Amino acid sequence: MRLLVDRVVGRDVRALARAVSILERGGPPAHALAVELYPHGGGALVVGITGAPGSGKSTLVDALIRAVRSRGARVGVVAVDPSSPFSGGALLGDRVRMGDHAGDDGVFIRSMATRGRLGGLAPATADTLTALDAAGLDVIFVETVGVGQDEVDIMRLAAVTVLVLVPDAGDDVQANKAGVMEIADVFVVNKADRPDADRLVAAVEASLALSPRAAGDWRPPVLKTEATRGEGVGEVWQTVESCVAQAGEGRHAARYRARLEWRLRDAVAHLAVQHVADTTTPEQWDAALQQVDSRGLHPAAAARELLQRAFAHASGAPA
Ligand SMILES: Nc1nc2c(ncn2[C@@H]2O[C@H](COP(=O)(O)OP(=O)(O)OP(=O)(O)O)[C@@H](O)[C@H]2O)c(=O)[nH]1
Ligand SMILES: [Mg+2]
Repeated sequence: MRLLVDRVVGRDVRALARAVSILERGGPPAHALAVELYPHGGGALVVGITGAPGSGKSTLVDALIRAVRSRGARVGVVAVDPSSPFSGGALLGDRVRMGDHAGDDGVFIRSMATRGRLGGLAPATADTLTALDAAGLDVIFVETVGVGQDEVDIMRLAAVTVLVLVPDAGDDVQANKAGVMEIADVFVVNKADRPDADRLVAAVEASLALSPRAAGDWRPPVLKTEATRGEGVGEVWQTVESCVAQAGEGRHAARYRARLEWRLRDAVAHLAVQHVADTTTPEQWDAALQQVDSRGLHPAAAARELLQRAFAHASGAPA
């Protein structure tokens, strides 16, 4: 384990791939590894890329990798539950050829198809990002399809979040659906080669003007790209960098703290549930369920009893 950690920290890409596999499988080995890796992270800039299936997230990431690599930075990509099928050696889905980056050990690409995993998708992603961070990658893109609470939680792990929208997706307020409108820092209207791109830009700007975001210290810009040709991608990267540059002005400090809080709360909740599960007999569990069913106890009151019993013995603290 220590050897693996040393190799990851020593920027050995194959060791990193192994570490991520262990983290993905979860359980005690994953936990032990994440604990060892954690002190070595903290340097990476995590950039979230979210948007509807097929909006061009991977194509955009592919172009961004080129922009970032040209400055000599090392890049990681974590694609969470991509909707496009993966095939053979294709790394970001079969629609995007990442062959360009094959053999470039300054680029590490990984997909996580782990929905429904024990312990949750967001914590698993958090630990994967920790591993990439510990391996000294300077920039990490995390690609998620913008639906559901898991994805919103994953986006909380990012210092900057880019929301990718497309014209004629049938709904100008696609963004509003999963609450990503509130957390996106940069809006990208991709497939600008299609008609109606300008109309969508105007619609997003109008909706932003009405949101509390308009009064914040970072007013999210709305940019246009044609990711397949790399058009506008340089501007996206510049905008991400200016967003990060605001760090000194307090915004990122607050967001960073919120991110840490989220991870800590999530860890507390997870450990508490696990410890109750480990220390409660099936009979005790059934009795609690029956009391809730008969309205004899409110679920929260039953939970309090279970927690009190589980933690009554100090020695029973969860590992
Ligand atoms: N016309 C046009 N097509 C694009 C553009 N960007 C991406 N595409 C195409 O859109 C399709 C989907 O692109 P992806 O990058 O795989 O989209 P994605 O958002 O990563 O998709 P999922 O990971 O499956 O959610 C591909 O066929 C791309 O070639 C663009 O700017 N213009
Ligand atoms: Mg994709």
